[in-house]
Amino acid sequence: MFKKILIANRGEIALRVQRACREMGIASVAVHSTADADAMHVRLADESVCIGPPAARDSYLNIPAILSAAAITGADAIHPGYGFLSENASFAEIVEAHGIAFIGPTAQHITMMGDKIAAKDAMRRLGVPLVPGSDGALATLAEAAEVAERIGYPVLIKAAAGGGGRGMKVAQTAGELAEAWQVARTESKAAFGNDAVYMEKYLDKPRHIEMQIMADSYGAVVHFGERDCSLQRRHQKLLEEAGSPALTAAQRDALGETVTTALKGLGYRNAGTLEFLYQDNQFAFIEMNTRLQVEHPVTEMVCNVDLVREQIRIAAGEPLGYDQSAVKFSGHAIEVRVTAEDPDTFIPNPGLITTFHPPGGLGVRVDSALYGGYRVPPYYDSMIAKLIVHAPDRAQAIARMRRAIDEFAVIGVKTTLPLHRRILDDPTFQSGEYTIHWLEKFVAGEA
Ligand code: MV4
Repeated sequence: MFKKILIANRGEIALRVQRACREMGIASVAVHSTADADAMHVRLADESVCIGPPAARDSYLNIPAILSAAAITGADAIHPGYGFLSENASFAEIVEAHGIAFIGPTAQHITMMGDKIAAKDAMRRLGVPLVPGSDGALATLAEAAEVAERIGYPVLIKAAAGGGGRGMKVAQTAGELAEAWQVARTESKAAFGNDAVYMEKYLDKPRHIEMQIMADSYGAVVHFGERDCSLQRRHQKLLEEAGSPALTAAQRDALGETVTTALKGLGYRNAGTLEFLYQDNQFAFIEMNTRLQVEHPVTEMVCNVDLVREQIRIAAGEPLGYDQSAVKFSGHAIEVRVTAEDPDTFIPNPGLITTFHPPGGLGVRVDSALYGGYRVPPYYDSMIAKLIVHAPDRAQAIARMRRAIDEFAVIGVKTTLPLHRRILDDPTFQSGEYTIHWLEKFVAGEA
């Protein structure tokens, strides 16, 4: 087992990884920018190293500085958290080339899944259902028009290097195709330096459902069920649930069987998430994430598993040590992402936290690096806490989340807690019958 892990991240996820390290008897090294010298992840680590100025590209994305910090502290592994360098294949490769374990998949698998066309090719080969669309990249507008005629409008043009919805354009009719083609390619080139695009049939009312898997280095793969992440605004998730209110246990088992079989065929290792669109009782794979995700706690709560501990064990060469039948699902979990933003305009509102009083009680978990007297810096993501509840069923989880939000006191900055309270109160949310479009309408006052 590792003796010391460097955590190449900040905020709540750095704390989350530290907690697993401490329970496993592993020392942790925090890295931080000059803006984060007073941050909780630095205060609670066994050691810390300043790696640069506030801008992320000079600190949390500064590969030479992070490698130097690992070298001088003698860390034998690096956990990247999410965001920052977590899906940077060359970082994973450089770390391993220095004899340090990267707690995540191989650089080859990160590269493969970073290219959405390569990811879909692999999943097609492995028998995972996809949205009807082009077989690979589209070379010309004429080819795009042919594929669109074959699959039928509306169609979506997507960036091969995409994600987060950038470089994605809908063409409702043949008349809109040329414009969508141009805009998607131009945006892709500008955002990712790559204008490769592909096409899919546009699904007009899907849910976003993702499956959590974990694979060891010896070919064992298990899944930990699904998360419903349909509640997004501008491709930012606001609230996640495990399980999905739309799925039965039998549907989960069937999808789980499909994804574990596929990932065995791929030789994948460590944590991964397969994203699906779900509409008209059909699943269609769209992308795979090769990192621990923000919303992993809802899975941990319903499966009673520490996913970070599993990541660390696997990276250290331990076998998973159990099979799918050992994974039990119990109750329902909901997470809300609390950000330091105006709950009406979503304008970031960094500043001094005068009071921080998190909720507690049965089935309540708060993952946060906040403390009273902390100043939320303006340089990074505005998420300040994840509030997670677990209860025997969805109705009780909703009741628990409403009371936990009411207990939660964050004074000094505006937060999205009041918006979350309104979502939890809404009959459509409570019915569980929502698609990826519902939240945008709700925040616009149209739902
Ligand atoms: C789609 C889609 C409809 N049809 N693909 C958006 C980001 C990217 N990860 C995938 N996305 C979508 N792909 C087809 N064929 C609709 C979306 C989409 C979306 C997906 C998940 C959650 C929220 C979303 C919001 C808008 C569009």
